[in-house]
Amino acid sequence: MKVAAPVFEHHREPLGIGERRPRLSWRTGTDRPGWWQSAYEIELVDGSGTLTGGTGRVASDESVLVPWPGPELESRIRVGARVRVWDAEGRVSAWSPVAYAETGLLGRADWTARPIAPDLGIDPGRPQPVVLLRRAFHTRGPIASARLYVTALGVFQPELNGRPVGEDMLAPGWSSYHHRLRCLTYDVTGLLRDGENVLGAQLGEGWYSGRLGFHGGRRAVYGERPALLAQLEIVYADGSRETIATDERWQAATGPVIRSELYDGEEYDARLERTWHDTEGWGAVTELPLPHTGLESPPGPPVRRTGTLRPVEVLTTPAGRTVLDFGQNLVGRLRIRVKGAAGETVTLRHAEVLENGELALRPLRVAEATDRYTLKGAPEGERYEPLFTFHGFRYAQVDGWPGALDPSDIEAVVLHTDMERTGWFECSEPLVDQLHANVVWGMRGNFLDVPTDCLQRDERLGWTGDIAVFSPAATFLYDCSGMLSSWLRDLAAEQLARTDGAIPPLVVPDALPAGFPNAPTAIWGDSAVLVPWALYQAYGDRELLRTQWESMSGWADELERYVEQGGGLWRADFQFGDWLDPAAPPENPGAARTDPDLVANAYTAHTAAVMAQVADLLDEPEHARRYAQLAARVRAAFADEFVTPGGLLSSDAQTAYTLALRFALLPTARQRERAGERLVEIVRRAGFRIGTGFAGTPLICDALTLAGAPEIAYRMLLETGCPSWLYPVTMGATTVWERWDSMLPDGTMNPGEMTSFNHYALGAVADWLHRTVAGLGEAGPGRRKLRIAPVPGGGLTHARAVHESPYGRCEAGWERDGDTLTVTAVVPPNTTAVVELPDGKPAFEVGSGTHTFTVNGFTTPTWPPTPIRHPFAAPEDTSGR
Ligand code: RAM
Repeated sequence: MKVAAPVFEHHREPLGIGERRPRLSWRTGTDRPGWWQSAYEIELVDGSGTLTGGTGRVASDESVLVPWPGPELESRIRVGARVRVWDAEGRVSAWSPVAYAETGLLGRADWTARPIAPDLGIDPGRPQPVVLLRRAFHTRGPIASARLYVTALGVFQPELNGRPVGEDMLAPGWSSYHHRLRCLTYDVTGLLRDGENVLGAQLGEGWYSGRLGFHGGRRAVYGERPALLAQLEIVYADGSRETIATDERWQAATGPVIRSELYDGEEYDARLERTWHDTEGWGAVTELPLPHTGLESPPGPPVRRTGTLRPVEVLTTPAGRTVLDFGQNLVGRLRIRVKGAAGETVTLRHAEVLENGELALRPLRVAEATDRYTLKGAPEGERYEPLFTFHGFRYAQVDGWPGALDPSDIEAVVLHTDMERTGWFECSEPLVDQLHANVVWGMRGNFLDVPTDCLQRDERLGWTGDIAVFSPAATFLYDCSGMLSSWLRDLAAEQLARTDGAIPPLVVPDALPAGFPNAPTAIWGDSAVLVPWALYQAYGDRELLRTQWESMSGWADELERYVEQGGGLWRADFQFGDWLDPAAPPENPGAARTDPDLVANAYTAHTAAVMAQVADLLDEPEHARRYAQLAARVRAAFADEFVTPGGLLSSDAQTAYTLALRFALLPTARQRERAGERLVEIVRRAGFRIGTGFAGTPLICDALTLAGAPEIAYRMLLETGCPSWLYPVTMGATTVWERWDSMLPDGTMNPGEMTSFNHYALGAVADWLHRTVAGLGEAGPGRRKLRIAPVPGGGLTHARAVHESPYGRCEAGWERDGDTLTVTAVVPPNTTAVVELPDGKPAFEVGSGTHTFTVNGFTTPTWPPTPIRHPFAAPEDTSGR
């Protein structure tokens, strides 16, 4: 038995945490099968390692998010914790290593610094230059430790003595600045030196005052003047303290960055560089009052550089341009090494795809996605990477490069929230593996501080509906507990600040352009319930449900009102519905085959049912009863309005049947059976092409599996014609697209106004790959209990999924050899799994350890299933694979 160092809350790097009572989680490694923790003991130590308290032996099998055993923490406190555990036989483990955490500034009164904004006469109506802010000071002796507490209205990069502080990018990220501003903590002990020091920061507009949103967007959504708030606290070896805080003693100047915008890119003139020690040419700053917004420590990780890619090919386009192909659609920017004469300008233009051999710029709409670097003429060459911008791209056009371009002088830097990867999948079909890789890349690019979309165009907004459907897959692939719980705080703050009801905004943080009302709509609104629910399933964090309760129940109560008004059903003029159904015309993505009212009410019944469970968990029996009633009422009205007694649905479409089956909206066995058959018929008639948008896509394979037709789900999964999941893969996609046909089969762009090549919503099918194809699902929150239930099929010979749960490594997979099926499962210590083998026998439970099960005489239905084709229809390739 070996216990790993405990984890504080959801922090991988617990410096500057905001929790006064951080919960602790630990994992035990052991070879003993069926291992169960019977007791634990936690010891706390102070910053110097001296024991300060402990729990003694606590008889409990809890090992995830265990309540804080010490006194409430104050600001700037460093604490350590270690754990030991007892097994079921009463044997005790060794102590785990000590894990340390340190709190940030927890109260407003801790801030003596005041935000400062430069007095440089900058026109706030136009893209602003990046401003340099500095303060020189002298240290007065040997230093024991130093911390920098810092945030900005805008985006910042702190520098101490000319060296960047930390590796965070675009800090403090994008939150609902009117409500919450996240403050970062850095250990800068090693960056200080004897004598004169210069603390500085680069400050850009970012989301705070730069252009945001589509249709031209808006500037200054939060304010016109970016400002920096920084507090350097030095503890000297003699115990004395000194604080260097932003105030009117700081100085400001512009530097080489003429503008740096999220959508349009950065313009950098290296001839304008200055050093922090320059004393000439600095102007004054204005001290501003501490903003009214909450000053918080971040619950999740920052955005960082998470990788680099080299060009795989240098292309010369028909127009004679030089274009680099990085072989992967990614989010980030370029880093270059260049040598040339002062004043020469290199232009880097980014795009996701090529059309007719040139950069396809139309999908970018009015995002310029262009960085410009003007050389200073350094004889040894110069290096450049923009700081406060990012682009969604696979290709980059390089203009004005001095001399011959050596591709090794340019690399792509990948940026996103620095989450820990926790989920993997592979199977015997390479195209499906590529689809899964595309889902992972799509998630990477679109998890850039907020769960967002369309990193290439003038949008990049936290659309709530997208994450509502993608969060089950997301929480499997990466540990997004911290990032998404942070985002949910923004959602709650903005939702609950509304005066017209507790309706979550369509995008969080709310930055919709003028003229786009935040009207209530299913799925997007349901994100208030479905995202915390997915997080609870994945991480077992019940406190999160409590924190979100007001937001969750606020939305559920809204739904109850709509249903009351509609006499049992929510009837609204506006719904996004089954957004981006492939049959919807390019210019009208909401014109889906499934009635938007049907979609809305199906999701309403589901959301209400989830809320009944949440209320139960939180010991709110009154609410639990009310939400269960709401679910029942909507179900009954749904059956009455949208379902025939025989089991057909008023919209005879894939999504309609999917939702009715998956959300248990069909009262009679006869209806359920017929609906399942009908879904199969529709799919066979469609030649196994997908016919679902955002609402149906995540669930159609589940619905087919539930209907006893997994081979039809497999056949859809393996279809390569347009539209299908694999069609983009066959077109060379390396991310999931926004539309099923963002690129048309002839290689041209979809003419619609929204044509992103990097979007996660349609990749939600990965959840089915994990849970059903590989068979790694959950039967209890936090995966305390796994559900190992693989459904082999589709001619695949093996599949496997791996996930790092809060308890440890989980695995499920199978291999097929003729009619012998071997299923393997890894169940982490202190958990169990219910196993449902595809042998028709009852499910059974197993404890932790590695398990192998053999099913002899295993058969699947005849493969491949046949399409239903009209004898007079033109022949079409529906062979799939
Ligand atoms: C587009 C995108 C986004 C979606 C909205 C409704 O901007 O497709 O993902 O949520 O529309």
